[in-house]
Amino acid sequence: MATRRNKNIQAKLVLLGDMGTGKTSLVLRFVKGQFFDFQEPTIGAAFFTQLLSLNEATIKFDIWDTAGQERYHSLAPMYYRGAAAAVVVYDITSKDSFERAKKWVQQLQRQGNPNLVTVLVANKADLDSERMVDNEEGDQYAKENGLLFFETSAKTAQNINELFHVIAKRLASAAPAHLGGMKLGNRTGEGVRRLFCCSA
Ligand SMILES: Nc1nc2c(ncn2[C@@H]2O[C@H](COP(=O)(O)OP(=O)(O)OP(=O)(O)O)[C@@H](O)[C@H]2O)c(=O)[nH]1
Ligand SMILES: [Mg+2]
Repeated sequence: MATRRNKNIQAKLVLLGDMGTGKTSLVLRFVKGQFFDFQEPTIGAAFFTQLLSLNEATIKFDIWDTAGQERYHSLAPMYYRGAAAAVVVYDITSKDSFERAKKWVQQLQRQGNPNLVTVLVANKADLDSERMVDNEEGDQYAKENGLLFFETSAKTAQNINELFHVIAKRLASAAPAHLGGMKLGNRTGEGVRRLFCCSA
């Protein structure tokens, strides 16, 4: 009897968003189960990997956690180029960070990968008493722009596993068309060049 082998999918994921919105904290919560009240600002970008197993596939996330500070913005295309998924983060206590997130979404839409799984993340949901952006506002913007939407808290771990699980599901369901080791994505720039690297 033939045994069904699991799909192995390698996917580049990029996090974008204003400084201090919690990008690094979200990744550290997902990858290491840790949270720090005083998280250092990221310089340039940081790289993490994490495996996530589904029934139908194992996803290896190559995660680029970019720096939110303005002076690093020109580097961003290098990190989202060839990405399979993008997580755009804002902080529910900062209207400015929501506006900045919209700009990132527009930039991603302009770069023209229609298959990019894009998620809008409203982080710091634990700070509800300081909330400046309603859940509905984020949800509506996401719907209008074809994005997935999650409210999260890296601090309490609210919705963090769910976020990456849903991304993994989307990537797994998109992958069969690319089985056979077909390489997608652009052959430019830095290290990770494969959208999916599958062995059936
Ligand atoms: N209350 C609360 N604080 C958070 C949460 N996520 C992050 N923080 C705090 O917000 C601050 C900034 O978090 P970072 O993860 O460094 O933010 P970042 O988006 O990576 O920032 P840059 O690297 O500068 O772009 C830190 O002091 C974190 O402890 C959250 O969900 N809730
Ligand atoms: Mg950071």
